[in-house]
Formats: sequence, structure tokens, C-alpha cells
Amino acid sequence: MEKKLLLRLILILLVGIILISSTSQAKSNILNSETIDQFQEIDTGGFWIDKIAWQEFQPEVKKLTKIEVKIMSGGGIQPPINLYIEQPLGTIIKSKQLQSSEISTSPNWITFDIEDIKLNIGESYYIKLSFSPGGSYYWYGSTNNPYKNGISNRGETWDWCFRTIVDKSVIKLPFKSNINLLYYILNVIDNK
Ligand SMILES: [Ca+2]
Repeated sequence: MEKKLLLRLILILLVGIILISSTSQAKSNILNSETIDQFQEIDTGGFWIDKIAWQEFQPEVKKLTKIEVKIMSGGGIQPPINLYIEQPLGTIIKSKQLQSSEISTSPNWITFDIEDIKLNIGESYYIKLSFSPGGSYYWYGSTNNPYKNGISNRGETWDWCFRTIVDKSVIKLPFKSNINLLYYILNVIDNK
């Protein structure tokens, strides 16, 4: 009887160690799971933004963490630039402001690190850029409708350069199987 109890304690300890080690492994996987979901990277030119510009997109992954847009600044003293995620157009879900000093005066992919949000897969959302009067920011994009799941403020044939960065982590904690294994072993011991 005492032997059985000791065996149970040892097994619980062992499974505990397995659980802790697998959890820390899963955590490190989660950290590296950011990836691009929706994107339009073709650049055939661009336009100076006339106060506001927007691009529609439809997510295929729920958790949105960042937006990247290919833009440049007109240089000099400028108001900050705001990026909004809207649904529908005009209703802000999230926003992120960058100072003009953070935007270079040559074409670059700029990351707007928004607070993470959960989107509904397949629904239309809008990436909007805007700034106060006096700003001059240029957004690159392409003609011929390269992004099929959305339009832009320039119509159906123009899509701005953008990327949606998402967190695709699937929590693969083997808790369940380990706990089932523990129950199984304990049952075997009990029934001996
Ligand atoms: Ca399009």
C-alpha cells in the first residue's frame, strides 16, 4: 500500500515535469508565430495622400497584431500620421499614430504596431491613413486590381501597398494527453 502511494507520487512528479517543460516549449513557439495574412506588395507608383486614403481587406486569420504600409514622408516639419482599422468605414476599431520622424523620405515599409485585435474572418475591414492639414505623405500601390478581396478609396482598379501581420499561434499544449496518461497509469496501479 505504501509502495503504491510512493509510486503514485513519483508518477505525479514526473508528469508535472513533462507538463512544465512542454508548456515552456509551447510558449517559445507562440512568440515566433507572427506572419503575414493579407497583402498587396506590388508597387507601380503611388499618390500623395489627399487628407485620407484607405484600403479594404478581408482577414483569413483572426488575431491582427500589426499593419505595414509602403509610404514615404514629404520631409520637413510635418504632422504625425495616423493609421486606423475601421469597420465599417468611419468607425474606428483601433488606431496607431507615428511621428513624421519615424517615416523616411524614401519609399519604405513602415510598421504600425497596433494593440492586438480579434477580427472576423472573411468580413471587410479598412486600413485608413490620415493626418492633419499641412502633412504630405505618399502611399505606394498598384493599378490593375492586384488585391482581389478589397477596393481602395481610388476605386476598384487601385490597391495600396499593405500587409496585415497576424498571430497564427495555435496552442499545442499537450496537457490533455499528459493528463490522460497520468489517469491511465494511476488506474493501472490502483487495479493491480
Ligand atoms: Ca482590389
